[in-house]
Amino acid sequence: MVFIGESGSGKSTCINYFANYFTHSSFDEANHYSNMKIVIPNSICPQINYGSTSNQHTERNVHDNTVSQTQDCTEYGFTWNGKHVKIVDTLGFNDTYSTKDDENIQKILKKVSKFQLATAISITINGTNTRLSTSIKTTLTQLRGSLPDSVFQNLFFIFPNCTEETQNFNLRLIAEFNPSQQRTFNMQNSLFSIKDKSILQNSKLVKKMLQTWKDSVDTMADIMNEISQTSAASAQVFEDMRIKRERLIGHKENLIKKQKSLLNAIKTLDIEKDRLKNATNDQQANRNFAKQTAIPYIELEKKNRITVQFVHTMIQCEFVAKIVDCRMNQA
Ligand SMILES: Nc1nc2c(ncn2[C@@H]2O[C@H](COP(=O)(O)OP(=O)(O)OP(=O)(O)O)[C@@H](O)[C@H]2O)c(=O)[nH]1
Ligand SMILES: [Mg+2]
Repeated sequence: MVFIGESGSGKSTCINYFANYFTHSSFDEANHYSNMKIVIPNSICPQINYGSTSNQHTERNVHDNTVSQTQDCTEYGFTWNGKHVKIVDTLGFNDTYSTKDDENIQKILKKVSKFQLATAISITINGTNTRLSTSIKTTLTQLRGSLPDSVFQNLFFIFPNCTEETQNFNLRLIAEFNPSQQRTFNMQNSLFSIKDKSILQNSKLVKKMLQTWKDSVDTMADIMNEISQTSAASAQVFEDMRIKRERLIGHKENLIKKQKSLLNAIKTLDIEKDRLKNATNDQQANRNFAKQTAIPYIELEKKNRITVQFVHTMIQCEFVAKIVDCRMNQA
């Protein structure tokens, strides 16, 4: 069983519920959580008390429910009706830390492909979602694009946070997955959502909590019953999908690089266009501009001087330099 879905949709909580279902452990009126098995910590039960050390959870900070919790795919092993059951918890789509969805999907596909068979791909969607928000839309699109078509027969839809009559999520929003009614389930897995254990003093509340637990146990029995009638799909298709996606991601990164350099070229071109426009405007505005500059120059002036020398009279020409203003080209 592989749990896939948006971050915070309730995958890890659901797996903790299944851990108790498989081990016949239970929330109870007198001991509350004391007999429950915890494979993935949460704020109310932060210590794990079941599972091998090799299958350690990868929760980020169970006391901060504003961030994505599960950081890597982890498998948990159980026995049910004499069969081995492996449950895989996965990283949530729409991680709050970054847009690492592509990377996360690759990790999920790689993890699932390590198994020979995959029987139930359980898509968890918070059942209180009313509209197709951008994040759930992105998640569904990512899911649609990352699941091999051949495992569509193995899809199960689990809607935590609600019961059948309080579900807001409209099934039409997942019509492209072709969900069958026998494979859609509602669960109110609220046991680990309480803020502190002091409310357990209220016996009326504890009775309510016990009832929701019993309802979830019934639902888990229905889920397992349906899964036991489902033929397993070959997990190899997940590896094929991973390789194809890896190639696509490579192409995508190349395209992004090219697009970035194209955008830079467009930006430079825009800057040059602006400069050209400004230059044209300046030229237009200054077309009648005439600059007057005073430049000193030397003018040679011809002067006649008459000199009497004995009997001879001769005209002697003498040049006298005189400084006056005139234009450069004349100088
Ligand atoms: N009331 C209520 N709270 C729930 C239910 N399922 C999960 N929660 C709470 O929702 C929060 C997120 O649940 P998780 O199980 O950590 O969600 P996740 O899908 O594993 O999240 P990531 O690991 O971040 O991908 C926790 O505080 C849970 O206690 C539910 O059915 N009802
Ligand atoms: Mg989780």
